[in-house]
Amino acid sequence: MQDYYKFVNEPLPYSYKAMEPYIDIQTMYLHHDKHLQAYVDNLNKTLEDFTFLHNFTLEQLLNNLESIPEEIRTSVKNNAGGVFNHRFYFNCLANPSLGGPCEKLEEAINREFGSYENFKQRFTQEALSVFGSGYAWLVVNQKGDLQIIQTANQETPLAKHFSPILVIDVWEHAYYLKHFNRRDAYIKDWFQVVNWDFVKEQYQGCPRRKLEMK
Ligand code: MN3
Repeated sequence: MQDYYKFVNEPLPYSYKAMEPYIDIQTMYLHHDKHLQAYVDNLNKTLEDFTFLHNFTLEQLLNNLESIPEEIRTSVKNNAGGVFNHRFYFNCLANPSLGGPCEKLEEAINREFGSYENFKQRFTQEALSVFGSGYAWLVVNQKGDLQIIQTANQETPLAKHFSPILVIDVWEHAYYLKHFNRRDAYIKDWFQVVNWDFVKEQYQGCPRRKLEMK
């Protein structure tokens, strides 16, 4: 996958209807082909004349916002953030939901939240209480512990030095066609299609874990 300019909107790793009946085909299509596509296009347009940024990966752009020229900094933050957050969101989905949070991740969830059920409750509460548009994330913080955080609009956890491992998009475009204003019903359905294999990989791959394993 090309991870620098010119950014490409890779096809979903599954069909648009793959998350039925939990997330509907039309939402998946619009979310990927219209919403994410717009972030990709706007990011490319923003970077077009700034050739010295053309070999920056998405994460490098987001991790070095302070060194991005001021006139495009906000646009890079919003659009690179939009691409990063959406790619992460789509990667977190699988139907049927793969496995569960197993082995090391399950231990960490139990250590941090008491049990998987408690984690689910806490995560649901956090996702429900995102005000306006944004995301709820399970991240690894700089101490190496799991933490649930929110980000607003297209801010990313990277900017705050968290390593993301799971995300739910709670912008209304992620659920309004099927769940209307019932974000709680969407969150419940979303839990049915979490790709725990992907989440586990992120957990094992995040820098802090690598340090610990040495
Ligand atoms: Mn979205």
